[in-house]
Amino acid sequence: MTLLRSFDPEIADAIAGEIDRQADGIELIASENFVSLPVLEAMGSVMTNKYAEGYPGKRYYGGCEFVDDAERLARNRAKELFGSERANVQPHSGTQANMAVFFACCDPGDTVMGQSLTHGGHLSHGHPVNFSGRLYNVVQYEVHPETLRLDYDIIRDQAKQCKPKMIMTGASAYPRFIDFEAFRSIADEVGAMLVADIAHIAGMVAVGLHPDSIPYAHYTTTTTHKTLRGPRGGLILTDKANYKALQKNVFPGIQGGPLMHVIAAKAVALKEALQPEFKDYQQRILDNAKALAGYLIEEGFELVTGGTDNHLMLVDMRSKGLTGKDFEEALERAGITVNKNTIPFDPESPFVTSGVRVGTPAVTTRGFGDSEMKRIAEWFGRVAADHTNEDLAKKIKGEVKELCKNFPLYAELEV
Ligand code: DSN
Repeated sequence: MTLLRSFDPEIADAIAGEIDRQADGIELIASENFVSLPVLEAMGSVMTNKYAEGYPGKRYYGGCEFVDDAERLARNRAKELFGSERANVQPHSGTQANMAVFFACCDPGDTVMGQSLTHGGHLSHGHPVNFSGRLYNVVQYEVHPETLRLDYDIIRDQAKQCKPKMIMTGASAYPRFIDFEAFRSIADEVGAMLVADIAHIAGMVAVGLHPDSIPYAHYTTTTTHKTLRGPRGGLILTDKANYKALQKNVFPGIQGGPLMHVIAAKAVALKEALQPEFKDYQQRILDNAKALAGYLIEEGFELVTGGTDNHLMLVDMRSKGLTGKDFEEALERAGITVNKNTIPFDPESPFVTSGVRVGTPAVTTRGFGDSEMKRIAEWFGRVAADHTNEDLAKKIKGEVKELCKNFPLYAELEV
């Protein structure tokens, strides 16, 4: 029996339940992944005990020798992986990373541009309920009404009109490449700072399978837990010229003590990402996404923009007469996890939505390939055809569990 189980069986049960849920089901949430055991070990280490406000070599607490080593390793590996001059590994999350960069680039009340959440952007890119929309004068750009892709001419015209101090690029539900070079030319034309939030695509950017943001953006922000396959957290990359403003806006600007156990785990994940196999892994994510998109189309699903260039796709559930909410819930009963998601120009509310977002990073980590993508698409088709049928959902859940047995996950963990 583990120490946790003997002291706190209720929490041990919750964790054991979550291990089984992850192992027995199919995870298609595009922003989720499964970390390695070394990453888990670093996260569960005694570095959680240490206060280390400040930066390596310049802390407000004694006893920072070893956490300094961990943070330096994380920073150096981030710089090497992305080819950036400077890195800050302290943001607790992607939104914290974005907040630090907003503070570094703008003053409250300044005009900024960001991609609308309902068109694939992110809350922290200027949504009215988020700090970004509350503190700044936000002009949101959208995708083109016909192509449903970013249209750089329209965005340029918008920027010329509103003259933003900062342009935020990047997305959480956009299935196509983002042209950071085009965004930089727009930013230069209007004298704006350019920020690229590559949270979703960081793994692909790191290995050259998605156009790079580092040469073009003044700041690149990311999370570390999506395609990068690290612990939950944030990371910011920049150059020498913009580093000083960044440092003081992360600490003491928006955060106190860094989470040193998470920073140690980021270092481990970044080391994993520097191995040659990581590029193969990213390629397999992309291959799986293309394959799944093709099989879904064969099953009669319609995809926003007709396909994908990256790790995710947006399925327009109107093609099956369902809402995103209906389909998310029906798939969950069948052991498959996705999230309902608005599609561009969605007539439904964000709680209902017309779409679901589907991503392949987590299933690729498990070892799924083309034949598993085909089976997933078939299951999608069967569930969509009879989405309230509880017996069907139960049957598929059994088939899903059977498939998952061939791809064991966290079998080593005992709680
Ligand atoms: N919530 C994340 C996602 O699912 O894309 C973004 O922060």
